[in-house]
Formats: sequence, C-alpha cells, structure tokens
Amino acid sequence: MKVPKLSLVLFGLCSATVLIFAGCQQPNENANTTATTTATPPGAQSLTVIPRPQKIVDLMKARGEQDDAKPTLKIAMPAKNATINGSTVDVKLDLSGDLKGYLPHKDPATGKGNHIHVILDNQPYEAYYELNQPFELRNVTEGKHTLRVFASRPWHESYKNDGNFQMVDFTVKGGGDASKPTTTKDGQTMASPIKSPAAKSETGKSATASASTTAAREGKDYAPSKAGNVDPTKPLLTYSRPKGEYKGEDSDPIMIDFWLSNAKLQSGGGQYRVRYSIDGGDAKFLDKWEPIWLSGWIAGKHTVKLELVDKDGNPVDNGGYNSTTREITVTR
Ligand SMILES: [Cu+2]
Repeated sequence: MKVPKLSLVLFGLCSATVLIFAGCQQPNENANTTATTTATPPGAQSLTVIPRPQKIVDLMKARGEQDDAKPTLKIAMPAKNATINGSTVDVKLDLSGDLKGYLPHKDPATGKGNHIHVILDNQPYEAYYELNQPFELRNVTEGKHTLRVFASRPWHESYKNDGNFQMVDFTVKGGGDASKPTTTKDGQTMASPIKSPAAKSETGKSATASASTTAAREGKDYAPSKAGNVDPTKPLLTYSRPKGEYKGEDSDPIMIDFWLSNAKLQSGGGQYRVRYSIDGGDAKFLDKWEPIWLSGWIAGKHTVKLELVDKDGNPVDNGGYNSTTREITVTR
C-alpha cells in the first residue's frame, strides 16, 4: 500500500495538466474562422460503408425510369479555348440524349431536384438547376480556367454514362481581382471577394434571400483559382461529393461520389483504383465506379480526400485534379 501514494500524486499532476490544456483551448474555439483545420482526428469515429439508403431506393422507384437515363451534356458556352472579357462568365449547356424524363429543375417547395454539377478549376461544384438561362460564374480571376459539368440527381449522385461529362478550357481577360471587390463602373460594390451569402446554392438557406435582390439567374461568386495543367485525354478523377454542410437527417450516412474520365477501375477490368481517406485516417480503396455511403459520422469538421492511383497505389497526376481534399461540416 505504499505504491499508490506516488501514483496518486502522478495522477493528480496529469489531471491538472489535462485541465490546464482543456482550459487553454476553449477561447480558441470561436476566435476566428481562418484558423487551421481542426478536423476530427482519426480514431474518434468509426465509419462503415452501408448499402444505398432505403430513402433513396424509394425515391428512385418514385422517379420511374429517370435513373436509367443516359444524358448527353455539352458545354455550349464558354466555347473551347474562348477568351472572355470581364469577370463574369456565362455558362450555357445543351442537354440531350436518352433522358427518360430527366430534367434539371428545383422544386420550390423542397428546394431539391435534378441538377447539373458545375466545377470551376478544382473548386467545390455548384448546382445548376434551370438550364433555360445561363449560369453565371462571377468574380472569376484573370487567366486560364477549366470548367467541368455533369448531370446529377436530387441526392447529388451523378449519371455515369458516356457523354454525361464535358470539360473545356477558357481564358479570362480583365477578370476579378482577388484582393478587391467586384464593382460597377460608378464604384458600387457588386460582389465581394469574400463569399457572398447570396451565392450559397443548394444547401444554403439564403438561396431565397438572393432571389429578391438580383435577377433570377443562377450563379456563384468564385474564390480565386487557376486552371490545373490538365490533359483531357489522360485519366482524370473529378471530385463531386461530399461537400459543404450536412445537417440533421442528411448528416448520416454521407455519400462519396466522383466522375472518372479515361480510366477504368479494377472491377471494370481496368488498372486504376480510387483511394479515399477521412480525417487523414487509413486509406481505403474503391474498385467500382459507383457511390458509397458512409455511416457513423460524429458532429464537427471532417476532411475527405479522394485520389486516383494505379494498381501499385502510386498517385496518377493530371494537373493536380486527381488528388482533392475537401472539408465538410456535420451538424446535428
Ligand atoms: Cu448536387
């Protein structure tokens, strides 16, 4: 019974240290929004791949044949290698093919519906619902850019048929200055380089607020970015989901989905694999081109990394786009 005394002292010291650290951390939590990533450390949550949620199976039944559609999507504007003057780039798409009733449109009641994923450079995609009017890429910086598009379902799963993906390069002259707000000629501020709340799209609650202040055109103020040096004929992995904020019943499970060009995964007889890692944890592999649903997320910030690798696990680069990490937030 002599030993415990020392143990108790040590235990006391440790506890005190823990308390001090915990005490120091708290003020940091709301300090600012530019702090380094505080993603959940690996091990704090245990994620499992679960089957397609019943909710989505039921939705698919209610949609009739739509999920067998084979949409063909073409970028009509900007034209390939076009030069655009000014920071706003109009995107126009042509949707054709065997659509089986598939039509992008946001249901005003639910805020959901079929839509196109529009990706500038390697930024998170934006949703585009009403194809009868252009989608505006706003505050685009001067220089070369890439645009990628593909048709998706209301739950953000992309169609994976040939033809449902296009990428073009274009160049902006006199584009948005990353350090200054975009203004009209009399100096009135039109857009700030900081994300405008009106620009939040599908998951944003402010989508309705924006409708009253601007024309009904869909669009988005973009953060500064440049094109990667992408070869459209080489294997390309396009990150699609997850992104942004996940709340309530939408926060578990969370779907991972991506587009693949010029690369077959191993189950399709190819040599490539998609490697993913959550919160910097163990690498997992996807050998079939289809979405997966991961369950077991704890509330907080998480990172999701998706990479295209060859059969030996070596990264396959294509202008930096084949390895993408996104931060998502899960709230309950
Ligand atoms: Cu989507």
